[in-house]
Amino acid sequence: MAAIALGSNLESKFGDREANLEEAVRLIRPLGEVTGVSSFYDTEPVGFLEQPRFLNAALLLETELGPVTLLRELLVVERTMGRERVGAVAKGPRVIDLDLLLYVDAMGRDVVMSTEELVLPHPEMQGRRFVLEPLAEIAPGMVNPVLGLAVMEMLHTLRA
Ligand code: PH2
Ligand code: MG
Ligand code: MG
Repeated sequence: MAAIALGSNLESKFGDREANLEEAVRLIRPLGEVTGVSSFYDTEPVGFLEQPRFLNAALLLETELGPVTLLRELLVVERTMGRERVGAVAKGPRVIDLDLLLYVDAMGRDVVMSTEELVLPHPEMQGRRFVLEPLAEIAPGMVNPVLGLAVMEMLHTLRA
């Protein structure tokens, strides 16, 4: 089971931000079984402020793919949708951003790993309301194994 964050703050050939999130969900479906999709949240840009507002969401995917293979497939979806990384501003505007947040393997073990390609759990998820609010809607009890905190708890910690 994987938890994935979605974000968009640009229009594309698919349409507006909402159309982009919907297209991303459609392209993720063949990677496994989508067991939850949150509402879409209109959010203030965080980090790099001089950019349009985002639409953010979270998704739960039951998948046979391992975490690295899944990450690569998510990057393929981003590229398929026209995400341009070369020459783009880091944390800047994007048609679609798909971030792998948490991954629980087939034995129910929470995956913790850190390579150049992939860090799990996502090292910034606990600080991002635009990630935690949507995820809390569909997986409030899912645990960040490094922090030992459930999604709801991370969200409450952020509120404090
Ligand atoms: N993504 C970023 C940087 N800032 N702000 C919001 N509100 N939503 C995002 O998805 C987002 C962001 C880099 O990935
Ligand atoms: Mg991101
Ligand atoms: Mg990303």
